[in-house]
Amino acid sequence: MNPSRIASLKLRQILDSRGRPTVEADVILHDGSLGRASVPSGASTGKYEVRELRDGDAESYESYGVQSVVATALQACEGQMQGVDALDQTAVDATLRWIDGTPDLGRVGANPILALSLATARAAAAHVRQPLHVYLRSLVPGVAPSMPMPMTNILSGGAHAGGGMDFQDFLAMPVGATTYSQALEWIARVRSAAARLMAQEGRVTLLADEGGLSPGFESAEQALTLMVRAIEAARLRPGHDMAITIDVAASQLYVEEQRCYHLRRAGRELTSDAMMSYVFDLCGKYPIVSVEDPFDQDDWEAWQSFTRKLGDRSLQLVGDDFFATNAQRLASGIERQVANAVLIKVNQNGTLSGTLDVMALARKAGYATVVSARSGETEDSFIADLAVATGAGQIKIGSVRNSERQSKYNQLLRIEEEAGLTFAAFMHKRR
Ligand code: 2PG
Ligand code: MG
Repeated sequence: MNPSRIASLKLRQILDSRGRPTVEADVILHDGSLGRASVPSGASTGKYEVRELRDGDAESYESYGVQSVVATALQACEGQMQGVDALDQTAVDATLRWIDGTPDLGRVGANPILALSLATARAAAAHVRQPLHVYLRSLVPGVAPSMPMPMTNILSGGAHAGGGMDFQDFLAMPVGATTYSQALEWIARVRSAAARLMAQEGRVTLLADEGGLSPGFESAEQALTLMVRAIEAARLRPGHDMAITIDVAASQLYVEEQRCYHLRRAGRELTSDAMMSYVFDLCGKYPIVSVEDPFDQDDWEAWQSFTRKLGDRSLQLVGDDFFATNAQRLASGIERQVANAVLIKVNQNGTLSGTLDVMALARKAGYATVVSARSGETEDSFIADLAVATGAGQIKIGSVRNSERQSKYNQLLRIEEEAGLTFAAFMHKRR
């Protein structure tokens, strides 16, 4: 038997950072190489993502269990996957897609399928005795690897913090840093300064889902002011050393019947046009260099007008729920010249090859790529290696708190030490 072919699979239920069940896969090759991977889970999930399956048994983990999902998936996949060459990731993922047979992977479940896809890549890396990021490079020939620029959650709202603020994420991006380790140190300083400032104001400093702070401000202006103060308190220059990025996660704010965005904390209801002006003005007033999902996933007109309105202005406009790491949606966006960056979440797509295809499409069109974690994570650091190998340029992991986040930040430190790769400069940096 060819030693790089799949001999057996295991799927199990483990817990994620929210204490909810998720799927972990083991893939074992004929030479005994083992690959293990587990999958994340979102809270502000978009409607164009592939389908995560749950058991729905109220008696087990409040219906979030995946015990029967993994049992059924193992039965469906094992026989078909045995004998597939782990070194041929395209064939591995095509087989997984074929077994499921639906576009959204809703029959077997996107969660076990992604776990198997990623675990197989790890098994292949073990087989060729290469670190994962080195092996992954062989799947994207001609692409220059690099250390990604982190954008790091400092303040959380939306679905990650009990709706405490209207906008979901206020993040820090160390655009002036020259190495990844310097970037990380600056971020940690800003994160600590933000907590200190909040404590001084008598605000609670408990952690939101991604390890960020949740001050529960009524307005985005208050949150952005605190961000600027925290950057200054960390002895960094806002905009020069440390810029701000935001994730509005606007699909969560959109009320379809009324065709408007409800900013409940601020007590405002905004039409698409009003939302556009509001976000545009915020970007003028604060050192914001990147905006994610400022409009609903179906509000194409607003996305298109906003992109036009930006003109030459150097602002990164990222589609998360909007593109859903989906090749068709990204292709439509490129064709209609909407946005200029795409968030890359492996579990929105469902397989490693499918994710790499979306990244290739973005690269070709000159769209920036931001590899991203989910709000529910595990200790698996796969996306750190993925961001490096694909030269993604940027990574979004959550805050610099909690081990499910640090496993990725720390893996990047190891790769930096080992590989001596260049640190990706941020392209949309203001001049
Ligand atoms: C997002 C992600 C990560 P979730 O909206 O970008 O912050 O959130 O995983 O809940 O979709
Ligand atoms: Mg988002």
